[in-house]
Amino acid sequence: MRTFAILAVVVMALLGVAQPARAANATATLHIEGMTCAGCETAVKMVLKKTPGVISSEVSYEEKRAVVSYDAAKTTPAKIAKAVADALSYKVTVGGAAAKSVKPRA
Ligand SMILES: [Cu+2]
Repeated sequence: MRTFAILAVVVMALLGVAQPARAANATATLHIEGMTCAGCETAVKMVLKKTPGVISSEVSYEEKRAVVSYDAAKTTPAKIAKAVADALSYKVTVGGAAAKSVKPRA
């Protein structure tokens, strides 16, 4: 009985991957070098909106950062970063830890 239950979970998990309706939401932080004003923020937001797999985004030019909510079944943080870098000529890197170290410059 327990084996059947485990098997059922495994089968459901496998089916879930192929099911487009089920979104595997994840969050990525992108470090964006080159944004200088609110207009840049908007530009990045617009690119992210058009990028497949992106669900929502929070962009800050002051923090040189974009926090992107995406569907892990459809895209990866690297792909999202590339989409932004290709569309706009910013230097985009993936990483929460690196982007987190936003210290005021002495
Ligand atoms: Cu700007």
